[in-house]
Amino acid sequence: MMRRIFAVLLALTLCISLLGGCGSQKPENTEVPEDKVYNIKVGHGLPDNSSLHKGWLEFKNIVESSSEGKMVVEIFPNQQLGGDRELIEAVQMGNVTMTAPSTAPLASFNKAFYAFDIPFLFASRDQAYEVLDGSAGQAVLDTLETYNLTGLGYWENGFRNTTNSKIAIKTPDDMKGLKIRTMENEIHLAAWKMLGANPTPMAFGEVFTALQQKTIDGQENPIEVIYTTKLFDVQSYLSMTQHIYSPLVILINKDFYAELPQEYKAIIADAEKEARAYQRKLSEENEVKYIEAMKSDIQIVELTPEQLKSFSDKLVSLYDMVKEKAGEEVVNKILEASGKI
Ligand code: TK8
Repeated sequence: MMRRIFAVLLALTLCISLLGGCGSQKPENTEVPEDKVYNIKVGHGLPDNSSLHKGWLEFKNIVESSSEGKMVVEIFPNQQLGGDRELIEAVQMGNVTMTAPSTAPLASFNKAFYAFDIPFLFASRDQAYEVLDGSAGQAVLDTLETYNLTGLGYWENGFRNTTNSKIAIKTPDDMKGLKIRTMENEIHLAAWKMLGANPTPMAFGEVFTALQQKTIDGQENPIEVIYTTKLFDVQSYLSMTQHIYSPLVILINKDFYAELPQEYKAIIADAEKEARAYQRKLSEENEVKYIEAMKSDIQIVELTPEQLKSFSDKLVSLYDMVKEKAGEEVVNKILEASGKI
């Protein structure tokens, strides 16, 4: 009889401990320690005159004022703490608290982000914001949790355009053999091969010197990146291909965020949303301003709808490749949300 009672008690204990252990969220931390200051270290890859940096300054002001100095934000711009890949790893490890990489390098850590490498996915900023800020964009952010990362939202890198030092690119035929730097992302590499170029994946921090030394002929980036990092100074042509909308993902170390007092988590989440709207607006304004500012230094090549279509026609088979890499469900959600299916 005693053996049976013991067995029942053991089973009960096991069951409670298993239920309590598996999948249970850490209890929310509602304590706000009076004497503790939380330091938030932010690293990013663009100069301090970029809307990305200004967005982080806005985030810093909101967080520090809302927490009455109990959270302090220190920002390291311009690749001081490394490029996108190094910064993603640093946030995963907790050596850096937050960063904002382009989705393309993040895809090699978490393949769901390949979904944003579909060329000509978004027809406008408004459509991009609607999809990214909606359930489809959130579903991709949610996949970060298993990588010790929390994705808070998407800011703007912008629509990517193509620069080079050799030819006024108007159609893929003009790309033949051009040595084009791509982000470190297999879909981007495949896309530029399909267009007839000779693509080279390279960390962003090496691009200016490679263009200056002519080890590569060209690269592709949003207007603000081309201007603020002075890439236009070492290029002759800027073709407005607008071939991909590039989001930036606001990443925070998962453990750091999860262990914050609930009140401070809410401050960070609200500050990210406010800074997101500010950064996106500034990014759009800067695009207009910087095109005007570059006009006398680089030949800006506008493409007709037919010329743009010659690019998208060449890249149709990329959809299947993206589905294979990112997963059909995630990609179909994004395609549906952007009206592509
Ligand atoms: C800057 C990068 C850059 C990206 C690239 O950290 O690598 O071409 O577009 O803006 O995120």
